[in-house]
Amino acid sequence: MKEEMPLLWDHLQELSRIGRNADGSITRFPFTEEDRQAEALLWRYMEEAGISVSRDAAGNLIGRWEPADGPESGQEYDARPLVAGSHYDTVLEGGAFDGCLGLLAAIESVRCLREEGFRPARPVWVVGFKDEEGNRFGYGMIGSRSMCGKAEPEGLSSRDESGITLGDAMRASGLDPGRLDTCRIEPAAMLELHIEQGSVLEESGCTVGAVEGIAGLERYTVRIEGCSAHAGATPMGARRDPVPAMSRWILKVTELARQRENCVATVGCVEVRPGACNIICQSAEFSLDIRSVRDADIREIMEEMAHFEAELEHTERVRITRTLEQALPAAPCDGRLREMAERICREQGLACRRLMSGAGHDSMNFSGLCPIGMIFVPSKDGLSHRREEYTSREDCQAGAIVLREMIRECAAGAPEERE
Ligand code: HGY
Ligand code: MN
Ligand code: MN
Repeated sequence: MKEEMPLLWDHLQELSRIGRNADGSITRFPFTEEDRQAEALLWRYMEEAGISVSRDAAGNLIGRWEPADGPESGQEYDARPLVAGSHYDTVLEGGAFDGCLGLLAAIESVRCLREEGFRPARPVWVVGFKDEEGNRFGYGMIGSRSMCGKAEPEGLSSRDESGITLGDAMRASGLDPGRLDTCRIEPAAMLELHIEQGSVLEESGCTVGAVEGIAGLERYTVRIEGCSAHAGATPMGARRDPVPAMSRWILKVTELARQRENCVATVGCVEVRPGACNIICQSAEFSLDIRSVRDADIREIMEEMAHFEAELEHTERVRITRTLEQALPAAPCDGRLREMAERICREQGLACRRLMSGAGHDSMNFSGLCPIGMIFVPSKDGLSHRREEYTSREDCQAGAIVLREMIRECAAGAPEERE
């Protein structure tokens, strides 16, 4: 089958070579040399697609496609941009499709529409969002948060492993984190193509997912302080060991999440100190990433964990502190944009189904500002955030075509103005 967007796959392969590790995974953290190389490549792709490119104060790459007859045409002109894009940073040892597919597909969609001679009735902005994952500093989505006026100053003081703060890294990259307020936009709609990162589409034999909503999330650092002592000479009853306390904490939150549908809890980072086999630990510090399509689930579980922590402090004679690092409410996707995606899939002969997104995405920050339209394509074996992350060339092409047609329709007039 002749591909309608032949450059998409090649660009995906070329971008994936930046930050590639020996084991085939990709680590491309924000405000690093890899990030700078990726930015330069994307900048070139956007310019070659006929889009004028700039960088905002948060480091987002913005490619603007302005209508030929803009405000000076005297016509009724809605300057609110249609935004389409995704992120281009990766998690630690991640894959080649997460974020990048959506951004490259948006660039190729504009190239196609321009080459066809399509004339948008409103500005179309292709955006490469900065640091969606938050894997380097721990505070994610600084780019899309800033664009939506939702960045929190404390996020700038989050630090990476070498102690560099997000704010310092931005300054070192020629940005001014004091000007994040200048990133704020008034969008007409936000469209994002993304890999599913789960196995719902693959298991249901569908090529496209019309996303109904994006789960909300909260991220915490939990620290349990005990008292280090000799592993052999200290009787069990005399110990203040943070590791059994941590284990009980993790089992409890896991059990509470299991009891609720579309609710997940993950402990992805664990650090114990001092960390020798014959020393009872002094402290245990670990992360919690908890998500649900119902914000109330997260609230109720964390309230129950607060009570459990008081109990643990008493029985295990330890001190527990829990710090909220990040919170994002669940974001519904726009029904009319979802129906538009479903109709386009029917017109294109693509099997499509509705689903929720357990993963977080830049689009969720646009909730409350404008309609959000999100479409997924299948992830092979449901794998993501690892080198095996893969989506077939055909499915990438199919998702990009649906995105292109959504951009065409939305650029012809904002979704909320469409009857
Ligand atoms: O963590 C997430 O859901 C996304 O990949 N940042
Ligand atoms: Mn991701
Ligand atoms: Mn992503």
